[in-house]
Amino acid sequence: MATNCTDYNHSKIEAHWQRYWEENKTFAAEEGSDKPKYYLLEMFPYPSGAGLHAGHAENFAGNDILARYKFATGHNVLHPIGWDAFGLPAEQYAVKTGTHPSITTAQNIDNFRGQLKRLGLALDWSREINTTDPQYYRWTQWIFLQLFKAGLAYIDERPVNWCPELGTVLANEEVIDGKSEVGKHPVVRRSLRQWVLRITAYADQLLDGLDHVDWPESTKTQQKNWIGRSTGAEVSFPLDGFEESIVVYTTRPDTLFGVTYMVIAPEHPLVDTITTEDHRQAVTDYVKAASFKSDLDRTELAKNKTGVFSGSYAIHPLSGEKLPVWIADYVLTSYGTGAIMAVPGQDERDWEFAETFNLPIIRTVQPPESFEGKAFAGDGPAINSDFLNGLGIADAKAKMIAWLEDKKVGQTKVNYKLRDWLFSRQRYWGEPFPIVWVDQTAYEAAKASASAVSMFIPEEAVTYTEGGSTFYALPIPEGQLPVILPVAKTYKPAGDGQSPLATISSWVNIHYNVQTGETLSSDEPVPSGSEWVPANRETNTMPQWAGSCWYYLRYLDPHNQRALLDDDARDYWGVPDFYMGGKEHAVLHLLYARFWHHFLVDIGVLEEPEPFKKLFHQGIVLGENGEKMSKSVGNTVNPDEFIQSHGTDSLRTYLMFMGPLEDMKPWNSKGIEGVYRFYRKIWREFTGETEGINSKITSEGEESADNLKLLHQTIKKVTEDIENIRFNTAISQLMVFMNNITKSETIHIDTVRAFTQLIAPLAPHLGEELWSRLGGEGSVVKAPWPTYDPAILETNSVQIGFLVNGKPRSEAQVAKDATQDEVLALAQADPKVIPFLDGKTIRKVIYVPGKIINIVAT
Ligand code: ANZ
Repeated sequence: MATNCTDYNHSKIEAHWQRYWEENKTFAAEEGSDKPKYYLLEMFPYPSGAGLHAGHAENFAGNDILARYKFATGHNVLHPIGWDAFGLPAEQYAVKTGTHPSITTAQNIDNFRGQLKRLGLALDWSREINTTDPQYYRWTQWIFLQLFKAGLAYIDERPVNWCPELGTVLANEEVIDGKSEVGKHPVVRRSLRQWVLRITAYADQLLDGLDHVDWPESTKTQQKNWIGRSTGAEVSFPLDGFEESIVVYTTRPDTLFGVTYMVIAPEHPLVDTITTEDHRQAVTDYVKAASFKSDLDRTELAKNKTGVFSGSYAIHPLSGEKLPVWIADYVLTSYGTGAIMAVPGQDERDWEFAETFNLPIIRTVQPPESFEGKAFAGDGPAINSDFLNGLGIADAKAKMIAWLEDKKVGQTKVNYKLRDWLFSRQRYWGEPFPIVWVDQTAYEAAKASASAVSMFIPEEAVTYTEGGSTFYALPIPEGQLPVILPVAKTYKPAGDGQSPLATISSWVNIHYNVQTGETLSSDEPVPSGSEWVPANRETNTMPQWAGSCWYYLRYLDPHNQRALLDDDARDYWGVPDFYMGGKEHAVLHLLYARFWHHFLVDIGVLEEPEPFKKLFHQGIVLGENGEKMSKSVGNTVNPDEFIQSHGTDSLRTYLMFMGPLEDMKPWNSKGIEGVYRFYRKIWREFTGETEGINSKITSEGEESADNLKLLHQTIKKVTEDIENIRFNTAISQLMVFMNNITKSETIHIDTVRAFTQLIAPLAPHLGEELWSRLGGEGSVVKAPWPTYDPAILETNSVQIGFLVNGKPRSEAQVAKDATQDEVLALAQADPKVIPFLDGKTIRKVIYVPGKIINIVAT
């Protein structure tokens, strides 16, 4: 059924086809299909109060082209949607207004859903998920339990941002220049009991897995650097006059003969021991000053090196010389052993320090003659190094390590920059932990008198000691999940730094059955029986990353009540074939999700080794003036406005036409006009007065040779461009097609049908409307994608070189009789040409048909 209108009434057409898709469930993934599957995913949004912005629209529109193309090429497509809905803004709003975050979250989701539907996306809405839904977070808690049972979750005292004035712990983004964002009160570091996940146990696996994924190289490199595996040696330096030794980690054991002093971090346990009385005051002051600095301030941002002498000396293991031991904050306590052997000749940081404090410098690698710098980090023959002299770095390292191992003063050591993952938040709006705390004495007493006792104590029980009592962390059994987030009277954190959950005593103070893991809230009567012990629920909640770590799995089987997912769903859908999302998630979301995925493979839940085989980052859409879009600058673009004025087909196409999808590009409200005119032209040329088609479209006879060429060129170009995510050049080609085809008096209906199929992924509503008017059956995306005949192409296209200022930059197949303007349009849209025209004005164009086009631009 087609709408009836004579002008391009985008609102009417778009509303009509959106209803059609919804009623016909056009984009629902098929169950039990024997088609090849294609699973497409974009990073699911946080449903903020501000609603969908142009960046979201770009992300969704890009993937939507692929989804529709995959439908048309015979795939069973899974293109789902959900909400990453726990998080700080809803909680902050709750603190201010007392509105339960679930209410604002639901409102925001409704708003987002409406906006996404108005974009007309080919999404399977029947699989919608929400990380704050107990039926979803039940499985987040389940995964946590598996991690806990595997010994990968532990308790540690970790520093948090504590604001005494507000009586609350703050997230990093709530602290600005050491003050609270709200009220500008001072913020200090304070240690709290927290859950930590042992991601470091997966460091090697996570590193090696990167060799098997198709990701942008820069993202792989970022993850590799974040994990930061280095191979070096641990070396022991005895202290002069003490029993203890200083153990250092070095990646350059070959430079050992160049060590002229030692440094330990201000937090190093030996600081007190080795500081001599005459240096004590200076050391105490220095250690205190360092405690206020962040690691970043101490390393990357530190312009000048600072430090104090401890008064003590270490003994060089080879020369026996005395090396002064310094305390300096450029050495971090959290890396390696928190102590270094300083080699100013080869290490820049040490060189600066040695210069500042007048310490000796010895080169142990011969720099090339041309070298003019200070410390020389490059390769070269060893000098001043006894039995290493003449060797290159690699050989010298190996020989030194062998010597150290032989003398038992050192050994090979692998180190990582990656730290374990702090997994606790002192917040309300997050997943509760499925954990209770039970006093050890009470537990042991219950165990002694009850017959069969808890299978829940892991081999190495997680314990916590406070006020002289020790507590066991015990799990809520899987069958009793989810542990539901209780309703709170206030969302303000408890004054002592605990989460707001700590204030709900009926929820916190419970009884726990050590045999079955059952719990009773404090207002329920406790049955007699020694297996019931008093317990406290864990009151921290999980970080927002938890829900987004595994959401791509839940889409495979979103309504499953028995398991995270069934084997059938897992085996058919596997993991996403294509994942699109912003670069900013390179090391957090993408690393955490890979960690959980690897773990789920290890415990037999999953089989595919990596979660995201192919990753693509869309570029940011900037504001009109080239600045980042932000509410405070007032340059955000609300897609709804343009959907109304120009239609979602024009909006989506414009977002893709702005430039290569991966590039950053500024929004231009006028740009959408051009696309809109293009769609109106299609409408005028192909539709008739009422429901029909233009009278110049015929089903008689055959298409002209010229038109056929043009069509086949267009099929080839659009197909290849979609496959390679070059949507902007696909659009240019479709424009070239329109400019030419409209010169014909008559056009064969098959040509228009094929064109309609090509335009449908980009302008899905217009595509459906034309398709239906041309007599097509069902949705255009379910019609088999047109293919081209190379024989037709050969005779009709020529290779044209694209030159800028006389230099060849790219080339393309172009119709033999293409006009200068058409070829110029193709060249200007070519990603390899764009950078050379950027910011320049075209002065002259030289076109030699069949050979080259040269753009003169300055
Ligand atoms: C001697 C040396 C000579 C070093 C040389 C480097 C170059 P990467 O490569 O980043 O892993 N280091 C070790 N522990 C440290 C700590 N806690 N804080 C600050 N620096 C620390 O870094 C390893 C190198 O960083 C180690 O190798 C050590 O300096 C320093 F020509 O030892 B090296």
